[in-house]
Amino acid sequence: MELWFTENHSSSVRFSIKVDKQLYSEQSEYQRIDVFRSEEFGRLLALDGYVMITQKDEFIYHDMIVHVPMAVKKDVKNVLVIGAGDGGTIRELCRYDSIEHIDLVEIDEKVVRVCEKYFPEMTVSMNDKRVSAHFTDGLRFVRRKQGEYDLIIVDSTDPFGPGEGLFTPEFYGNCYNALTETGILVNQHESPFYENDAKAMCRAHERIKAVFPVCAVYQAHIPTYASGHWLFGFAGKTLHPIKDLDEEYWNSLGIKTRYYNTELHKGCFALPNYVKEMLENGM
Ligand code: AG3
Repeated sequence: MELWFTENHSSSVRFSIKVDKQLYSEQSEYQRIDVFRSEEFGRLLALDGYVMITQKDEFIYHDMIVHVPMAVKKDVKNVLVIGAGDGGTIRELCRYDSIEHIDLVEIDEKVVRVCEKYFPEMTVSMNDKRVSAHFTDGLRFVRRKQGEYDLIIVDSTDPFGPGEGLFTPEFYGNCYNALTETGILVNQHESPFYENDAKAMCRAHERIKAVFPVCAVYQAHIPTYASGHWLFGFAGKTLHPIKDLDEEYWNSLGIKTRYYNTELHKGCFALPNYVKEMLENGM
């Protein structure tokens, strides 16, 4: 008998990964959590049926969501991470000695517990003494914060279900207030290819643009996300993602990465014309 994990990438496109075992399945208070084992991608975590991470390609997403802003702003001390219960973003952040404190705000504690068990290589830094975990709604958490964070990373699910509030104008406004004078917000920004993802991408960009003076979108190739073409948003109060990149500084840190490098940093902000057009004019 063959077992396949299938995700709908659009109403008429499906993406399937052959799996040999379902290791875990549960309906938590917030979402359905599944873990599968596959030959090609290793273990895979799905939330509400959507791939969040696989062992084979998670490094791409986590390199890009963390090292891009960290190479632009050298003095990051205080970080807020929203979502990210799998631990990948925290793992990458903890490689920087300059970081003094990380608030991790994850709505679903179950995701952390499941990842500790099935993805121990991802949760290695969850117990770093600089990390404080808060199991609550990120939207609510950030409302009370003023000028506190040098960097906010929104490592969320898609804009429906538990992640919905993390794509609202109110949330982006609160993030702006929670950041220091030269603070940066980075978020997972959906995909430009299939219509529903592209609509979410446009909506997020429009809302972030209404709040932040510096706004840019950058891309990465992530094989297990819809179309394989995934985007991130960079929003700053003053810092520019390329002009303020300090290559020499970042390279001197000696952080070994499998995807990110400072050449790619400059290139990943160069978007295809159809994506630029959608971001500029909406759809
Ligand atoms: N965050 C989810 C990115 C969006 C995935 N969407 C999808 N497959 N439709 C990933 C969490 C990794 N820390």
